[in-house]
Amino acid sequence: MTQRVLLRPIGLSRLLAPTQRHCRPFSTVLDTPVHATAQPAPPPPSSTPPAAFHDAVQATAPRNNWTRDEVADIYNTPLIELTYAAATVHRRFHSPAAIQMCTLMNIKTGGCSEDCSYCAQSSRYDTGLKATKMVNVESVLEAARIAKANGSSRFCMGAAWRDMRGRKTNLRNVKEMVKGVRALGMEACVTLGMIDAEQAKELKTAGLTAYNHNLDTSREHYPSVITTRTYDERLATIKNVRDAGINVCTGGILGLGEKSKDHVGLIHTVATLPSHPESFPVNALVPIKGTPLGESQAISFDAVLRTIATARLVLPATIIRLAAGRHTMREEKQMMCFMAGANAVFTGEKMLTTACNGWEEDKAMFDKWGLRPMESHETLQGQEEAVEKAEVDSSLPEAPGSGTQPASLTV
Ligand code: SAM
Ligand code: DTB
Ligand code: SF4
Repeated sequence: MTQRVLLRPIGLSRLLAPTQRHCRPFSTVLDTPVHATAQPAPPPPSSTPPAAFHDAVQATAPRNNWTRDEVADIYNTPLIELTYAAATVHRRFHSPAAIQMCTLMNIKTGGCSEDCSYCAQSSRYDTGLKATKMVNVESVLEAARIAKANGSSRFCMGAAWRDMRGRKTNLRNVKEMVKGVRALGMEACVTLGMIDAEQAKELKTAGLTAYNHNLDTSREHYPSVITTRTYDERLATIKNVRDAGINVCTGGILGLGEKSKDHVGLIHTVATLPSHPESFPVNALVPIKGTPLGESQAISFDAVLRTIATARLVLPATIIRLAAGRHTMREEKQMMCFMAGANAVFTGEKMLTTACNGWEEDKAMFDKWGLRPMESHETLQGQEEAVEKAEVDSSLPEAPGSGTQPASLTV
């Protein structure tokens, strides 16, 4: 088999005018704030891509022994190279046109005891949100039918709870919702706060496809955002979900006042779990008035793109979900995210309490750009399928324009 080398940094210096040659093709550790205003100073020169970047680009299977420095090296690669590499790996493991469409429903709004400083549903902040009781099973199934009719293959139900302790009746109802959604031929996901091993098994028995429980940010930044439950408690729930045989959906929020090293920390944590999550949501903070983060400055788009591309490179078989905050992005920005490896969205009337891109808007975007809704069997076969695709693709001779690995990058 031919040896493929993605990057030829020497070539770049040939393309530059002599006055520009002090620019180096590879950067950087940008440990500056990730908001729009701060522009980092140019990094010190270097001439070869980091080994980790090279390894990630060659991958035909996920690995979970990344060091944090390796993830940082990848994250800090110049965006033009990083996104191209991510797109290349994306095509090896996934069909680049297929985007999973998931619709959210808030099944229990507000009144939550936790102090998550971004959340509209915490009872500690005056956000103007009215707390409600849990909705009934039939209203959930009606919403799921509408979502399915509009092309969503996955239905995700969220509840404003810290955990499921002492919620036997609630759990019984959630299980009925899960069974009903599965009976419609859709994937069912829930996000109910922390769950123990027994509750995870019950949800598995009901047919639950995936459980969403976000780590939100790096271990170091986490205590500045939430104090009422720990990072390790989050990891324990993720382990309970995994051990029960349910797909894991865990990711984060960008724009919580963190630095780029916290994006690296979050990605490193999920990339070194015993097995990678099947789904990694990337939320951009939707600032909620009345919360401690309600006046936060928007995360810069390049940080969103860098996070998605890095996640694609170190979690090659995972579905990367462009989640909250997408409705603030113009179509072109969304497309850059899809090109860099994002392959799922939330779509429909609403997120949990905030706005969502609607089905019609998404259909128009999909038609314009040649995207298509991912089918359930593509997600349910999940990571194994993606790895098989990568193995087959990397053993095939390259056809010009096949898109798996750009011909100009093969030596
Ligand atoms: N109460 C459960 C929990 O926290 O585990 C489930 C619901 S919670 C709202 C689901 C996730 O939504 C959070 O972990 C967070 O990542 C995301 N989220 C909540 N509010 C957000 C906001 N204002 N902007 C962006 N993401 C947000
Ligand atoms: C995830 O990572 N993002 C979704 C889903 N998982 C449950 C929730 C986003 C919520 C955005 C804020 C709101 O609507 O309240
Ligand atoms: Fe409660 Fe979840 Fe909101 Fe935190 S994110 S306050 S646990 S609903």
